[in-house]
Amino acid sequence: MNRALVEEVGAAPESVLRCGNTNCAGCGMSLGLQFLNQALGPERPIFAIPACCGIVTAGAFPTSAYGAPVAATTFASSPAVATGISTILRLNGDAGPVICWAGDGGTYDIGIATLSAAAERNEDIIYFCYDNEIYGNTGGQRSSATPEDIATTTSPSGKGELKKDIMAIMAGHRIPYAATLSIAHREDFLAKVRTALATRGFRFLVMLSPCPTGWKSEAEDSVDLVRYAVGCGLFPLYEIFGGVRYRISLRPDGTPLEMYAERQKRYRGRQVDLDKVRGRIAEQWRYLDAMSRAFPAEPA
Ligand SMILES: Cc1ncc(C[n+]2csc(CCOP(=O)(O)OP(=O)(O)O)c2C)c(N)n1
Ligand code: SF4
Repeated sequence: MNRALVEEVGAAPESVLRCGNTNCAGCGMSLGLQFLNQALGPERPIFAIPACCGIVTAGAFPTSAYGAPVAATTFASSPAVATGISTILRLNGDAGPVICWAGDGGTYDIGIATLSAAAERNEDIIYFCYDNEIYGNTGGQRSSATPEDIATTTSPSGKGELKKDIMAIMAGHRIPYAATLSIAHREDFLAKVRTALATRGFRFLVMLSPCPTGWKSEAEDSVDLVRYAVGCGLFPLYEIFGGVRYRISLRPDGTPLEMYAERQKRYRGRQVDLDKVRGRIAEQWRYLDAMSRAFPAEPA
């Protein structure tokens, strides 16, 4: 990350993500951690991080690139570990945030049982998923967050199944707060993290997280890619309160889907039919519009 960007996002030495970490250039997760740091202000969280790039980020023991305590958990157990940490903190009168920081593999797939259990118990945790739509750390295998038809190392001719709707799954748990976040929309990102920090109980945040290594994109394009994903409607920005009340943060602005797709080799194969993707986007927006009209969030 260049100096101007470091200053822009406030990466002071005691940021939750310190300089010298091992993340690839252009990793969306790095910027997500910087924005999280800004939203936290002086507050330091305790992290529970499962197997994913986010735990490799820390570097080799006994040093750590994280400027906050981290419990490294097994792939499936970060919400359970966070539950224990949160319970002990609360028993000691400490309301500080406990944050699961996990990739989509640990969220949509391998950790979903403990995620569902902690959400159902409404544990006092913020669960943050950086969704790069693959198992990035182990070579870019497909996950249930990989969109339909996208090429990965285990679906070289295109994944056959649809991307799982994790927001709908979390809404079904009737948790107090869920939101989608964009690293290209900083104010919206910070406002949603602050809403999550001010809410008690289980909170779920998911950000689209470019992975230049796996997406075969250029590192300097990462923020623009998310801007295009939001602008063309592929990655909607919205909040769900109590599992039923919807608020759309930003509507698509007519950005052509091609601007997003053409900058990533994973979209370039013959298997991706952009008209089909546009159809899915339209369907997704019909659903979101219907929900936000039928069940609007109260004004903040
Ligand atoms: C039970 C288990 N299976 C597999 C692994 C190997 N493994 C470590 S990280 C990883 C990929 C994680 O993918 P994701 O959660 O999407 O995060 P990312 O790597 O993309 O940051 C895998 C498969 C493991 N550590 N534990
Ligand atoms: S492989 Fe992808 S998710 Fe992992 S550190 Fe590199 S860019 Fe980030």
